[in-house]
Amino acid sequence: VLDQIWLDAGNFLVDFNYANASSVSPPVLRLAKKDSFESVVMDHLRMNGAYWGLTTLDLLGKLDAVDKEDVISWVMQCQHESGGFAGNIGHDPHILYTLSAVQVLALFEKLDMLDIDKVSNYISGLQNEDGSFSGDVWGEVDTRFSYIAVCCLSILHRLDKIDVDKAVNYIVSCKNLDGGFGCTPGGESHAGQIFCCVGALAITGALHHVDKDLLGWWLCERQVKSGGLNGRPEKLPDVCYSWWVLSSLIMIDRVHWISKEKLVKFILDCQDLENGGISDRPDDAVDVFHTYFGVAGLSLLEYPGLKAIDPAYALPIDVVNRIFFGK
Ligand code: GRG
Ligand code: ZN
Repeated sequence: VLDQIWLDAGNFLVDFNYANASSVSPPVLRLAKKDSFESVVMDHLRMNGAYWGLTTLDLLGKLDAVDKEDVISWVMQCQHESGGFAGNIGHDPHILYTLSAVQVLALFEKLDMLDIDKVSNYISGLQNEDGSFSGDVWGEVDTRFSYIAVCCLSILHRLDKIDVDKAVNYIVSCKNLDGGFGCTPGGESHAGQIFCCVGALAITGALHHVDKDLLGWWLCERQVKSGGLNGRPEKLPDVCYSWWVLSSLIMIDRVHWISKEKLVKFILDCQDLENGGISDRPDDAVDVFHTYFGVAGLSLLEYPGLKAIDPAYALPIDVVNRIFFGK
């Protein structure tokens, strides 16, 4: 069933024209073959793939295309005795997969399947003395893990289990003179890390640590001639930055500094018009990661026919409202 989800999400077309969007039908979901090269090589990342694919389906209003019980049963089998989740059954737990598992359960309104204290103890146990977070028992530290810890504990209503002030201070120590953030103190600014740091600061109510004009300028300079966004200066544009850059711009209220129309066109130009799915840039092979971030980017751009997505939690807004307001 997971191969099916994987491919269902990779193989659809957002096959309507932006200019005439109101007069055409919603995106079409295309089903496809199992056992693709992609589904085999990504085996260890299956939990992330499930989150990307299922969130894409939900944004398209097609979450009922999968068997909810099968997915939930598989997710629960990926939980380790430590409380963390692995990328697939029998693999080692990591904070990266733990957030994806929690997000998938949230999509299906099944957070009550979790032993919340067990999962949140796993995450709080990864906080280090300086406020940073390790990804797992092996100890790699990265602001990606700070975001994941904060996002996941917030979804579980357990932010009180960590030292939030220290977590914020660590993120601030990764801020650079260009206004951006890196993976550790002194690390080069990169749009992916900026999403993580800005997202964690947004969730903890600490966005006052961001110089919004300076960072907004750096982020809007990521838009290149084709309309696509790159992740840092001199790099090629890539559809996934439609998420990392755009969500950050929205969180700091500077999204009007880029051309939305040109970015929509770039994302649509990355579709495989025959078989569905979205690639990193025009004419490359599609994959579920870029399909998700393309659709999520279109959602942030208020593209018609898609559910709205929350830029900090990376979940549909109706799911976030259900978590925090019970509706
Ligand atoms: C819930 C959306 C969500 C995320 C969870 C894992 C994570 C938190 C965030 C990852 C942030 C990140 C570092 C994204 C960047 C991914 C990426 C495209 C890396 C490629 O970097 P390079 O240097 O590519 O290979 P460029 O584009 O710079 O050439
Ligand atoms: Zn990419």
